Amino acid sequence: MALTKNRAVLAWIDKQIELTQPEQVVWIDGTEEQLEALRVQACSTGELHKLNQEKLPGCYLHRSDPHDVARVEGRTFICCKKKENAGPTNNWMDPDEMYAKLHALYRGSMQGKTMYVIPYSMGVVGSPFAKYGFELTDSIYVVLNMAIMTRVGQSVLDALGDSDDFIKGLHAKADLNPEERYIVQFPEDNTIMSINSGYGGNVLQGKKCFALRIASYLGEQEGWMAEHMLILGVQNPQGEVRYISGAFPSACGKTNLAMLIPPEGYQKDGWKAWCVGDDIAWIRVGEDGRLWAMNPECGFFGVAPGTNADSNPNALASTQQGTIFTNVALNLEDNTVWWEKMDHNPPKNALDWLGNPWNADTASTHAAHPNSRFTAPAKNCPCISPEFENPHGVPLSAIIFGGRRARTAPLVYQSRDWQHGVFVGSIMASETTAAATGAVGVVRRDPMAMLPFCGYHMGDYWHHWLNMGDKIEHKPKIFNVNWFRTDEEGHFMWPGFGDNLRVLEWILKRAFDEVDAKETEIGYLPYPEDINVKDLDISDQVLESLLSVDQALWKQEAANIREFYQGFNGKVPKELWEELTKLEQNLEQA
Ligand code: SAT
Ligand code: MN
Repeated sequence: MALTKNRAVLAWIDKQIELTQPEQVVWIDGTEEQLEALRVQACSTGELHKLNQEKLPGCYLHRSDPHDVARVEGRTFICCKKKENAGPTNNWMDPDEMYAKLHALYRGSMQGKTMYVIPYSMGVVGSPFAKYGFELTDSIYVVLNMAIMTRVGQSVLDALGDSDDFIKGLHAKADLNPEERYIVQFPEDNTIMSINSGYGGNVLQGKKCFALRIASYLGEQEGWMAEHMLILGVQNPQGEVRYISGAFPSACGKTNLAMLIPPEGYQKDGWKAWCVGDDIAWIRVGEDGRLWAMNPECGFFGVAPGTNADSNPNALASTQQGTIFTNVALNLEDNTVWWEKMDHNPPKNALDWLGNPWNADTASTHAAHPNSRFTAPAKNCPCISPEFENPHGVPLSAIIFGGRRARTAPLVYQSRDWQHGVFVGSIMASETTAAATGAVGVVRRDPMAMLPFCGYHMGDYWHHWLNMGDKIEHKPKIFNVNWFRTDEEGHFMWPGFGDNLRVLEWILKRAFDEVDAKETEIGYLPYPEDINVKDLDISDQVLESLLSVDQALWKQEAANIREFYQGFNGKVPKELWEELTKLEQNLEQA
């Protein structure tokens, strides 16, 4: 039975039913009874495996198809009418052509199956930030994951009322054929269609498809921002909480930073860190002229391998109940889960992510897939911010961009102003594994960490960032950090993890004009004595080196940026070219 009388919703769903021809349609009302019945059903078919309920209450394991284990950027499309609006960094196809292609694939694909109608909200239901959508899917796994990652059910329908302002999402597993896998966004139609996948960001449409690709486009139209950013609150000993959002390319410890644990000395002094979000931030200008950020999700879809009691105890704690694990190993000794680096006690009697017998003593393969995941409720997180459910979000004092650079980027620097900060975000980059050898690796640019997630032309996106600056009376300061600088031998020079709070402390002092800084060619750098290294085993020399600018490397960097900008079909804003020229001139004059 339909749970709404909304005509636009019902008419659209009727069309999708006609297309996919499911045997029955089930509306997800968000009740625990219904979700529990679906878990039972999924266990009976092997789609889920129920884990040890004493050790991991409410936790389940899922194994995806072995050829369906990650997002597929090559098969992800932005389908807007004009190709130039998708830009050079997105795959594009004409919407009519893509609809025709997809309709052929979806036709009859749910025969003999159930279509689940998931009404969901990105953001607290009823908040001025929230946006509503539907995902129609033939996968119970998707329903149960969406119920962790987003707010689902009747409350969403009530909040939507008669409005036709909703995102239309259709997902079918079809036959999981990787050759016919499509993840398609139609930003001009508020529509998302994904087919032939059952995993992660391909099918949990609220996350990258809606909250980043569609939302970034809506943000440009409506004057706000959808960013691939964590949101973190830092509480100082005076009890004041200041908020930071941050964008990082993958493999830079973004989740760890989002759930940072202050060093012991800081804890003793009364510092605390609060996680508001680990992946996505929707950001608006508030009536007070500040930027306000909220996390549209309510769960974490985190990478399991490497998560442990040292690297991220808060993430680990988040997975101890109500969590769905995907493609990790099953420890048969006690019916729990295991993944690489979870502890120093790998199981001898286990099934690997493929379901094959696995024994730590003899294994030559990974137990868990490197991209295996946990889907965990955010409310499980021990450091979840008291403001997590605040419908207005939190006010930002600083925005940080990061990357993994062996030599080029110093530990931290501050941009001169908003325009320069946008430049700093646009040149974000990481180097391929060369960090391990101390050499300078191949530079991969990932502006604002949005390369695979921007729903329109990246050049227009940078314009939008610049335009937003004009609307914010009290602009957050913009910084760049690099936790991964290495010495001649390739060793990391900065301890990272909780000690990154030492850098955040400086950043937040700068944001409130509480500390001086040194002006350099690339922006403001800390005076070494302004970074608190109490209890740290770090020499003055190393600290100085972490806070230095290598002229020669930066000249190379500037040349590389020039080349990078040239790939954007003349759409790089003139303000960013100006910033590049300024950087080149500063380096010449130095
Ligand atoms: O699969 S997700 O897109 O949700 C996570 C990721 O790949 O970044
Ligand atoms: Mn992400």
